[in-house]
Amino acid sequence: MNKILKKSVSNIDILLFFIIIIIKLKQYSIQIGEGYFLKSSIFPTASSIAIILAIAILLKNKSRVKFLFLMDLIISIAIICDINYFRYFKDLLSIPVIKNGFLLGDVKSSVNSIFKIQDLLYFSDFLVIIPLMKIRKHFNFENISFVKRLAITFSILIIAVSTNSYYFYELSKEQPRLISTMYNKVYIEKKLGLINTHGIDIFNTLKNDASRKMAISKTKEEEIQNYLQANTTESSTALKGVGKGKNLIMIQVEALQNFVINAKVNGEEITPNLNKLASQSKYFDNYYYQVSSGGTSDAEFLSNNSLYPSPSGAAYYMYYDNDYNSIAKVLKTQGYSTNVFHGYKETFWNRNIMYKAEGFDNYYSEKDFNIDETVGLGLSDKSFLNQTVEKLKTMDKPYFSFIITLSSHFPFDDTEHYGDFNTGKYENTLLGNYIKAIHYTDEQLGMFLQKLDDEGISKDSIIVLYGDHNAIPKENEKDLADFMGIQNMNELEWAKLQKVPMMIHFPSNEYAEVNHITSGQIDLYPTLCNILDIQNQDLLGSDLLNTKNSTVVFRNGSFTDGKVFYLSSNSTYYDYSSGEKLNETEDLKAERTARLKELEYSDEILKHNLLKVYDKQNNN
Ligand code: GP9
Ligand code: MN
Repeated sequence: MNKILKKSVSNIDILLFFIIIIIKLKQYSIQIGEGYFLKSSIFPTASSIAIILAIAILLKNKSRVKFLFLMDLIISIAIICDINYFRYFKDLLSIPVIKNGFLLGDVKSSVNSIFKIQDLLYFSDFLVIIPLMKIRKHFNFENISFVKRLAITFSILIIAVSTNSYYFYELSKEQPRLISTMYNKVYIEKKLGLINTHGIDIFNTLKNDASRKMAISKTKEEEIQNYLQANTTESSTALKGVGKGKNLIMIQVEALQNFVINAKVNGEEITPNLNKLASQSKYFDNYYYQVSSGGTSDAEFLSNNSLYPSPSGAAYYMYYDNDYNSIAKVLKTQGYSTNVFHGYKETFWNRNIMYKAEGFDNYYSEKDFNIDETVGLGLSDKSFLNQTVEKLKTMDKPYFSFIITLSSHFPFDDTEHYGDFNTGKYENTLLGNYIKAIHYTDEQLGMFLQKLDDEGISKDSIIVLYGDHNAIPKENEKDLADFMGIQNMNELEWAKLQKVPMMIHFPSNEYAEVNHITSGQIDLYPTLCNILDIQNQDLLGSDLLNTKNSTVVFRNGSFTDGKVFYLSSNSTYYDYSSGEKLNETEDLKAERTARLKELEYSDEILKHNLLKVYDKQNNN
C-alpha cells in the first residue's frame, strides 16, 4: 500500500498535467465553438501531450515539475492568445502574425476590447498546483534510475509519435499542401489539435528561417541584378502608355480555366459574358497559370510581383516580411489609391499581412461586406461584386482595384445556388458541376461589367481579368478529355490544358484581338508597365505586347515556348503540336539550364530579400 501511495504521489505531477491540459483544451474548444476541436482531434491531441510527458519523465524530479509547469504556462498563454485572435479574425495565431504584430495597427486596440477577464481562468490551476507541489516536496520520492526513465520515455515516444504520424499522414493525404503551407490553420487544428498546429507553425518558420540565413555571395547578388536588368524591355513601343493615368481594375477569377471560353455545352455557351469581354479585349488564349502549392495566393503573387512563387509552402506565408516592387507600390508613386477586395476571411492566405507588404492601402475582406447571400465557400460573387461596384464609385481616382472572386471554388458542389444550367451528359459529374459554377460566376461578372459601363467607370479604366489556377483535378481527366474531344489524354495533353484566360480591356473596346503568344501569369505586370507607362524594374516576366517569342516556365521546372514542351516530371521534350518525343539537343539543354536558373534566381530574390538590396542601390 505504502508503495502504491508513494508511486502515485511521485507521479502526481504527470497525471495532473495530463488532466489539466485536457480540461483546458476542452474548455477552449467549447469557447471557440466552431468545429469541436478536441472531439475531432482527441488522439493527436493526447499524443502531443504524451510527447511532452515523455520528455518530462527523462528529467530529474525537480526539473520535471518545473518543466511541466512551464509547459502548462506556455499552453495556457497560447490558448488565451488563440481565443482572442479567433474572436477577431476567426483564425488562429501564427508566428508570421506575431512577428508582424506591428503591421496590424488598429487591431491592437481591438484586442483590448476583445479580451475578457474570464480568459485569465486558464491560469487558475496555478493557484492549486503551486501549493500542491510545495507539499509534494516533503515526500520521500521513489528514485528511478536514468536507464529506467529512458526506457519509459522511449516507449511513450514510440506510441505517441506513431499515433501522431498516422494523423499527420491522413491529413496530408486528404489535403496535400495544407501542412507545408498552413493556408487553413483552423482546419489543421480541427484535425491535429492545438499543440500540433502550433508545433507545425514553429517547425515551418524555423525551416524557412534556416534556409534564409545562408548567406548569398556578392557575385551571385550582382549576377541576379544583371539578369533582372537585361530582362527589362526598354524598347517597348506597341501600345506604350495608352492606359496612362487610367484606373486599373484587375479581376482574378477563382478556378477559371481557359477551356470554358467560347465553348458550349448542350448547345449553350458556358461563359457568354466572358466570351463577349474576350471579343472586346486583347485576349491571351495561350496564357498558363504558374502557381505552386500556394494556389490562389500564388496567382496573386505572380500577377502582382512578376516573381515565381515558392517551390514549397506559400510565398504569402514565407516571405511576408520582404520588400516588394509590386504593381500597387509603383502605382502609388503615380498618385493612385490602391485597394483589394475579397469576400472571405481576412487572414486567409496571410492576406491581411501580405497586402500591406504589396502596398495596398485598403483591404476589403469578409468583415467589410454585408454577408447577405452565400454560395460555395462564402459570400456569393453576386453580392460581392454588387457591393464592390458601390465601393468603386466612391474611390479616389485614379485607383488600382484588385478584385478576387470566390464562388466558383472547388468542389463546385453548391449546385442549388448556381442557377439552372443544363450540362447534358455531364450532369452530376465534377466537370458538370464546375461548368454550372463558372456559368454562375460568368453571369455575375457580366452584370458587374455592365455596371462599370453604366456608371461610366469602364471608359476611364483598363480592366484586366484572368483565372487563378485549374479547376479540374487530374483524377477527373477522363471527363475533360471527353469534353475536349481528346482521344489520347497523356501527360503532354494534360499540361497543354493548364491554361487560364487573360484579357485586357481598353476603353471603347479598343485594340481588341486574340493574341496567341505563349505566356503566363508572371508576364502580366511587365505588360501593364508598358500600357500604364510605369517603371518596369526587377521583374522576371515579359511585356507580352512587345515580345515576339515568349517562354513560360512552371514552378516544377517544366517549360514551353509553344513549339517544344519540356515536362520535368518525366524529363522529356515534346514537339508541342505533334506530341512526338524529342531528343535533347545542345540548344534544348541550354534552354533548360537557363529556365532552371531563372527559377533559382527568383528563389534567391525571395530568400535574401534582394529587392531591398537593389532598391537601395538604385536610390543611391
Ligand atoms: C479563399 C480562396 C481560396 O480566400 O482564395 O484559395 P484556393 O483554395 O483556391 O487556393
Ligand atoms: Mn483559387
